Amino acid sequence: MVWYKRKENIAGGIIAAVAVTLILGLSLGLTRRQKTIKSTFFSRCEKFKEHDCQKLWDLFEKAHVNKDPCNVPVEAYDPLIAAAPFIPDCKKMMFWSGTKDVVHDLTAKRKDCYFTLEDTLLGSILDGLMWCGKNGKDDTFTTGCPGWSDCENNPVRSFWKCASAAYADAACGDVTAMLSGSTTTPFDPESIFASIEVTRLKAPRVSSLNVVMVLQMNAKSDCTNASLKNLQNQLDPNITYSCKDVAEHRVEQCGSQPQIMCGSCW
Ligand code: N1C
Repeated sequence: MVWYKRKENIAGGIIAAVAVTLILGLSLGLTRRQKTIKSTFFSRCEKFKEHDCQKLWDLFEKAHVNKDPCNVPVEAYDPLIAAAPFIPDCKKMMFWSGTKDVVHDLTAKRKDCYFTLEDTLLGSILDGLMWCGKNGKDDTFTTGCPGWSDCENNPVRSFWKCASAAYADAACGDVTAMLSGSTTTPFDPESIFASIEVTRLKAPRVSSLNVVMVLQMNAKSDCTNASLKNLQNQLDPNITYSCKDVAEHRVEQCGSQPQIMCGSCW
């Protein structure tokens, strides 16, 4: 009888210990994740000295915290964008679609030639991050969030739409856009470049849009692709359009050889 009871006690103890470990682990995990996006936000923000990062974080959270993660409209990020005005080098502006890695490898090395949204304060803080709020919760979450295409009004997509619109509005002079020859529709109507940025480029502020079609081995499309006709139709008719097919290794060369003049990269 006594032996039986002791066995019960041991089993109860084990169950309690497992439960405590699970609860502790779970809450620690949550705070750690929570800390991660906040600390990433602050450490990236603090690299740009002249900004009030706490104010930006508060505005960032206000846009999505305690909201249905599929119901965050683009305008929710207006106050955040307004608090961190874009000061892009408007003459060097580079847009992209489907070519993120190639473009950022290049722009990291050729800041003398090109400037992207990720080189602005908010673009660099939120690049590559995933976040959302939840109804009835006061935190920013980084897991269990809707994916890019799960619902239109998800916080990440709404932020990039809002930021891209402000970024395109600021463009001037000769603008470059790197599109991907690895897809059959390089000018994809669903993309932010096609749906937001192109139509906001305005003459005479912007004089030309120069498309670089980045071609890898076995490319599926080039400058003759039908989708580029749509691009030309959507573009302000007073902006001069050009398109050049450029092998990916040539784009990489431009990054690795700083002696190449900006205008002679391809
Ligand atoms: O939908 P896209 O490309 O056409 O968007 C790219 C376009 C660029 O010109 C940028 O100015 O829109 C802007 N932009 C970003 O700067 C950006 N940084 C990171 C849009 N999306 C951005 N991201 C992430 O890339 C975003 O979270 C989503 O996952 C992709 C969209 O890239 P895409 O489809 O290649």
